[in-house]
Amino acid sequence: MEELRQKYIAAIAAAADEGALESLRVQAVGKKGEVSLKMRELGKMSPEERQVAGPALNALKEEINSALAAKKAALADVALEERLRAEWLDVTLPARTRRVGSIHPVSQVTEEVTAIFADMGFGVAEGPQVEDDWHNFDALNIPGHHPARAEMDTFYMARAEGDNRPPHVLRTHTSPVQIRSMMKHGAPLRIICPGRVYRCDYDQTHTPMFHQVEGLAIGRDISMANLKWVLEEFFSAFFGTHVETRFRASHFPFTEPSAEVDIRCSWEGGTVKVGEGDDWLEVLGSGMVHPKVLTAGNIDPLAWQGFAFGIGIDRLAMLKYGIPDLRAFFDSDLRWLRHYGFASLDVPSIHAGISA
Ligand code: 2NL
Repeated sequence: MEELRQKYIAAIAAAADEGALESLRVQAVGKKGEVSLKMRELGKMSPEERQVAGPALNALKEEINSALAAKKAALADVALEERLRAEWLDVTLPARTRRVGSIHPVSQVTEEVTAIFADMGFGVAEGPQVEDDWHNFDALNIPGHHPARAEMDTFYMARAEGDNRPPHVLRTHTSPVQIRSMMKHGAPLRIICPGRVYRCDYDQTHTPMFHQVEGLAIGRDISMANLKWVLEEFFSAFFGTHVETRFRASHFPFTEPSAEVDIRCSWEGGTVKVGEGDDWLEVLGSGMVHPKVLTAGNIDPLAWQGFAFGIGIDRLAMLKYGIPDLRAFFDSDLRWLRHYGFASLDVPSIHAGISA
């Protein structure tokens, strides 16, 4: 018995892992283990012998079991120590950098323009990009035979076969949004309509999709004088410096009279500077809303009048942020986007144009 005891106590102490411990347990105190077999022999012993051997075997079994349990706990401690050492982590290390997206210059400028006009009491209106020809053309005094319909390089949507109604179009300007606003809200009205517009045209200075913001102010006695003030106020806030405007007589079907508006600028070393110099840069079209357009918008032209204007947002962005190539705007080139993009926290305000 003492031999058994020494053998197993030594083997348990030397066991390398839980698997080794388990086979030692089976070998010693399992059903057919050496200690268990010895216990079966108790039956063949005399009562006197049994009285000595019984308790001794029980004590041996208990000793082996507690040696097994103690070794198991010790092995678990060692394993835990090993994991704590191997899985060590420095939580003070800086985090991996993550690529952060940026705000597209067109989005940034749209927000800037919106903030400036909002400060002058203009609301923002939006509408569908797929329009019917009435809202895009007829309501704006551009009848079917009018050359402007052809000039505008319109994208036409397909009708189902056999459907001979005029096709829908991709809006060629945001004016149809203003028609919808007039019909919905009536006069007086003071809104801007920023958004995507489409023309079938692609070269150095034209993309088939571009961005426009149109403005509309209708009241009892709104005049071209109000238009000039609003535009100078806008350009001065947008460029962060006093900007003069120059009105030149022009023609649009939807305004009468009409004016193209230039802003004062200088050309030096191939770059424009807005607000100073002896040159002029054409930036927008405008005029007094044509009576027929007011009528189409359900507004009485004998009681109400107002001005309207249209500006290209993409070109405003190029001018303000010195972006040379229009077509790169819509290439989705990540390097370009990172270079010209804005941080999401660079929130436009009416003062955004005033830089240090
Ligand atoms: C341009 C010309 C212009 C308008 C847009 C307008 C809208 C309504 C009624 C009257 Cl609902 N006019 N919009 C007026 C004049 C010019 O844009 O060359 N923009 C870059």
